[in-house]
Amino acid sequence: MTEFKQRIFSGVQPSGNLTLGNYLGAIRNWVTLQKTYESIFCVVDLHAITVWQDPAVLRNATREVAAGMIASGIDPKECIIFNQSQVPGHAELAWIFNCVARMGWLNRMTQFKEKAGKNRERASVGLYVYPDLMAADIMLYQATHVPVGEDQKQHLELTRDIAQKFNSDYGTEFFPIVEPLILGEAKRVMSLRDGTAKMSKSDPSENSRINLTDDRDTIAKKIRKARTDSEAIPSEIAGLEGRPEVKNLISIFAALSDRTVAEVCQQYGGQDFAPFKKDLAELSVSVLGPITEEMKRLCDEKTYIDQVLKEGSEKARILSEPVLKQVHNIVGFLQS
Ligand code: ATP
Ligand code: LTN
Repeated sequence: MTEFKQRIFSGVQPSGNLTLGNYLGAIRNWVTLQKTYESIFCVVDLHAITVWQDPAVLRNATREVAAGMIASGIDPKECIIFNQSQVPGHAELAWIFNCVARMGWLNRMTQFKEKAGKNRERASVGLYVYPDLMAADIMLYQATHVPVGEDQKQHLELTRDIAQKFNSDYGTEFFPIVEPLILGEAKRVMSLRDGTAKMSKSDPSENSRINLTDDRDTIAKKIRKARTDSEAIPSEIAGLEGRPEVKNLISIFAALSDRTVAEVCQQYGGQDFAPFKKDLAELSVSVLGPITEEMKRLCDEKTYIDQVLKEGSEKARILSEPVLKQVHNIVGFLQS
């Protein structure tokens, strides 16, 4: 078995404002992991354009996501932070993976089904092959671990399938078989309006999510309005069964306060939602407030952000080039 250097790769799309879901499901865990792993964090702009993005808005969102990562504690001196389109190898390897992945595999992807909706004929081809690009992002650096929210689990299984098929088709052990890292008490943060839908930055309803750019009053208002039900808060985890909105708020509370869901149930069990929501709003503001402030400050420093992304892209390109060269050789592309 080939021994691979332990390396993390993960990405966020610049498809809107960063949400509490992105923070708890992904970025916050990256901050911890960067201390133990060599880490590469990417603003995946090639992924974002699988659905329409206004160019000026995309440019801004790319900087804002990078600012959000840095404001949350990702250290550009310790890790690589860059935007995907500045490293050409992502698109190149994705093409090769388009030829490795099978239609049947992609047809099973639930994110495509959800995003394409009923009008599948009108979805972009890019949206369909999106998981191949994601596999390429990771494999371009031979990353071994990928910290993501639970919604990305299926895509990572596909990444493993692609790596395995490539390795077996070409009789090599070139690509590592990645391990997903799905961590914390809020692995899948749900919409505040519908406990069965994922909180997402591209949801048309503003009240469905907490943005990292929301001010104190907006956060408090969104939490106050968050859907619950007419029963009291349960004092045990079992009582959350069949109550997705309540489970969601309790999980958010647990994650933000570094406690377990069971502990939060114990504290608030038997009470109605008003005091809990008030505490949750305060907790959210106290955790997110400093990040929001720093993010706003960084967003005004465009030159600094652009420089971080440029330097990160150069470092990423240097890591990616020998990998791509070896892939070309394995596949049988002539090179001079
Ligand atoms: P979009 O709405 O455009 O699909 P998104 O908000 O779902 O975007 P991505 O950029 O696709 O976010 O995701 C970046 C990271 O954040 C991924 O690791 C993903 O698993 C995580 N993530 C996104 N939303 C949630 C959520 N609601 N709960 C937990 N993790 C999430
Ligand atoms: N598909 C991911 C974003 C993403 C990603 C990646 C995550 C693109 N490339 C590589 C981890 C590793 C999403 O969250 N929608």
